[in-house]
Amino acid sequence: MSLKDWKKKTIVYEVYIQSFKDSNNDGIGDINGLESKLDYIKELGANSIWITPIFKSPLVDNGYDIEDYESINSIYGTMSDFEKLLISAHKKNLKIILDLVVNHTSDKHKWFLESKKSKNNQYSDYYIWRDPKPDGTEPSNLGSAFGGSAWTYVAERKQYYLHLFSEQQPDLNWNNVKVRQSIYHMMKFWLDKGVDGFRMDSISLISKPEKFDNVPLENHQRYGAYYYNISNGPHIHEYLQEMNSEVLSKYNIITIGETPHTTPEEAKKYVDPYRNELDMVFQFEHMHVDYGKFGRYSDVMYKLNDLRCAMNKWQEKLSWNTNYLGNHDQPRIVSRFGNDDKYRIKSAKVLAMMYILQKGTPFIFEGEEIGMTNLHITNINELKDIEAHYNYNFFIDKQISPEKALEMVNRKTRDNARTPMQWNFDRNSGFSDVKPWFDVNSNYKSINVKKDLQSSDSIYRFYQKLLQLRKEDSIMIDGEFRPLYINDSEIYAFIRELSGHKKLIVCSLCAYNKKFEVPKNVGNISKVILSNYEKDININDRTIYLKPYEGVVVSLD
Ligand code: TEU
Ligand code: CA
Repeated sequence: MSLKDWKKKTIVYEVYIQSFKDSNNDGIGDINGLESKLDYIKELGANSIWITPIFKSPLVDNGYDIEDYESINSIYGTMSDFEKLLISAHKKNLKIILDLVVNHTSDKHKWFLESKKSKNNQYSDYYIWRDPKPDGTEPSNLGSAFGGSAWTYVAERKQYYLHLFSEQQPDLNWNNVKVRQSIYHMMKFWLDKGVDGFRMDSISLISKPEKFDNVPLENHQRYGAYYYNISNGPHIHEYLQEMNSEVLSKYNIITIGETPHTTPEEAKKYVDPYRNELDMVFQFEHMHVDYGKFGRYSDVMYKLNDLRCAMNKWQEKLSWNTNYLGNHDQPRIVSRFGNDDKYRIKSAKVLAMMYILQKGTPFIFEGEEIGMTNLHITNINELKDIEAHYNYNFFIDKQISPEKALEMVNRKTRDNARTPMQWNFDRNSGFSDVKPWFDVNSNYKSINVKKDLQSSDSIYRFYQKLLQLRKEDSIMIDGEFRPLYINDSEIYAFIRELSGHKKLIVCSLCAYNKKFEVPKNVGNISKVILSNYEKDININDRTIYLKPYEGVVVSLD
């Protein structure tokens, strides 16, 4: 038994709903806006759309704090807009994947409003409540992902509740069978409408330990990392197997678990088909290659060796991966891993080649296909993300200068990914007629969809070719992944091989010329399949002369 064929052919485009397309000019992207752009996504070559949360929410964490799982947030539209979107998408053979956020709810969810009232009502046990220590302080030193303690005190109950994310995102108690049943019921509600799958937010965190001990402190923090002793908790696989037998197995859907802080060995348990849990997982190891003294927000440039080591490790250990370089929680990929200045176009293309042609399911984040870049902020108040503000204040407390603190936060803030989609040259980049909820990146006149569609060698056009290649050539789906050149600090190379046929992918990630020798035992170059330098390719026998950020795909025999 292995992953079904249609799942292997899945190519996902992630839509950050509030920043994609505003249809009614209130400055916020919405469901009808997305519907108007389905052809754009289809033309690119994706066949599935993952939409970030669209449910009723106070939007403390941009919708990852859900107040009502079964209603649509009115700023994004109505339930009938969503049903219309599903029909239109299905007509175009596009699948719709929803974000399932069930590690926590919003503190405005009716379950929590009841739960916090007393220790003996029907929702009392829906969340993780613990008594204070004898001196009244938090039950443990666990910290929240966005900063501060992971525990907040509620006077009515004389207890603390756990929140791995913001204070407004209390963690659900999965140990309570009523919680699990309520969630399964809600999942069926969406699946019965025809939804094609779920991306499961923070799913590796849902099973909590019985006892919360203090954890070691790292990265100069006052509290312990939020996932410490939490990720892959004691009952995680039991819960997922139960969810699979009660819900997932009854539908022909795709499931992708977001599993921060999970090793390949642990990840295998989630995706082993014989265990009946999930189809695939998002791992984060390659997202940590530029972490430093202060963790994520450190001022560190990644090394290609580290990136390759992390990605190759997962390629070797897991038979099917999710392949991505960016999403709504990460900086823009061309700014982080490429060169968003002189080589923006070339480097955006080579990065796409490098990750899309690895074995697994590609996930493209909106705007990546036109090479959208990070922001350049001059004031912390330009950012909206709670995580950015917490980290900025933390650095100021640590006596780091405001300029340096701003630079560190700017480099990694999640807001880099959250600026509105750059559609055209018009005001607000054609995203909306009015001032958007988040200002458009000021470079939209030189980076936008309209411009890319007008040119035959744009980044968008290159993504089309890559995705086409992935569809046409079964090597790109079923071919084994074989790493090459594993010590080079500028070139990422690998082979895909299927029944004796081989394709070699060579990607240069530097701004100068490099030579690549095809090792003798690997084969001879027989044909050039694709390059981001179009026809200007220099190959002599076994030597490929790579120009800055050049990437090539060749056949070997
Ligand atoms: O992210 C969970 C997660 O894995 C974190 O590591 C997250 O990437 C980190 O906080 C960013 O620095 C998911 C969502 O993708 C994120 O947008 C939500 O804020 C979070 O869960 C809580 O729902
Ligand atoms: Ca709108």
